Amino acid sequence: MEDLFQWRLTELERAYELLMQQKNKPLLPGNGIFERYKYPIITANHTPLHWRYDLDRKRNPYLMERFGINSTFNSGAIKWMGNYLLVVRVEGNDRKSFFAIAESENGIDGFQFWQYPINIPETDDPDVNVYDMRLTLHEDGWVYGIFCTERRDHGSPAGDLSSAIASAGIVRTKDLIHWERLADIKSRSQQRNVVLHPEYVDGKYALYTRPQDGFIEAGNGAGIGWSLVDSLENIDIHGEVIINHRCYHTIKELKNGEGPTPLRTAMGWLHLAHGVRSCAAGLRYVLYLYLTNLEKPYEIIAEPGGYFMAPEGDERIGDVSNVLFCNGWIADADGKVYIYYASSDTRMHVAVSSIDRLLDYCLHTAADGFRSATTVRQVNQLISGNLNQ
Ligand code: M1P
Repeated sequence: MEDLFQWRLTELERAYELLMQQKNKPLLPGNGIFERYKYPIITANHTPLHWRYDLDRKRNPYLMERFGINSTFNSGAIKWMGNYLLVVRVEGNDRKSFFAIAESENGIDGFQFWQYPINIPETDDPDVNVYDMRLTLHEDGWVYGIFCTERRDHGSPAGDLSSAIASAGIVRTKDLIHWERLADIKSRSQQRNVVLHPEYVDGKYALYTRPQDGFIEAGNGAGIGWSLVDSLENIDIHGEVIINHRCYHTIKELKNGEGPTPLRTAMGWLHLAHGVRSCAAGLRYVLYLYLTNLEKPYEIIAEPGGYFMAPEGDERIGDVSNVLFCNGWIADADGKVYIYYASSDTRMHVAVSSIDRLLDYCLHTAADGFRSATTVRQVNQLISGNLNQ
């Protein structure tokens, strides 16, 4: 080949343009609760070529990849100046995650990364890995991002190079460009999946937490917690109350965690969370919904039994297979809801629903009856209702 560099550049640009112009389409008829969309909205291949390749012919005559990107997943979401923005967890081939913003005009395709990833300031105790940011536009006027910061567990036995400590880091911004780092959240247990409630409750900031005994195992951590704090500077969580328990022989037997910032609706706060169970194939992560009281967001009004979304088809396979995870959704003023979920710790997808449909689902789907016989009663009621019409 006469000009390898030029040939590779043309091919890479062509493939990238094709991907960026791919139009998404809903998979119909779906289940009536939401519509999945056919194509993943953000993959590693959506990251700009200038992040991955040195495009200078002299420095990179073979035009080879200089910075590998492994995956793009678990994204926080916010509507910003009329566009749909995701703070994507981008993971390099080196297993380190960082955050980068991808923006779309319609929320279902055409997601373009901003020129540079987000620069998250470090604290005096540098993070080894940061991931899974939840964005909350709080009524105090700031946009907050709470994320997991992971560091090595120096108390682990010699030779153990895997044990880590997860805690919650917090940043705030007014423009999504400049991010101010606040002190990491102090807690008596490991913490991932910490989410800031968007409104004051009893004049305080309210946090959804997820206390865990270990990095992976919930141990005595009983579920999604709730804690009020006076200020978001120097947060010290204590006196957490568990508001959504994990439970034997359900989709959240092993652990659960709050997903995106809850949505205010006329009937209560809509919550999306993930539930995890253990099986012969490993851990299985699915998504579920619950609804809480508007004045008392810690009181559950309704929680349908079982999962709302579980991995399907290609979603089942990836770096950590059999996982759906969601930490971002956007509700438009007309009630349309964009659910941004990741599959198998690898790629981002969108499913679309509406506030009305999600409330209908919450309020008219039977709660978990905890026994096979109750499940049979529920399906029999449906069947006889249909047959006796
Ligand atoms: O690998 C699945 C998920 O595992 C963790 O979630 P949780 O803390 O609920 O177990 C996180 O590492 C998450 O990023 C990941 O998707």
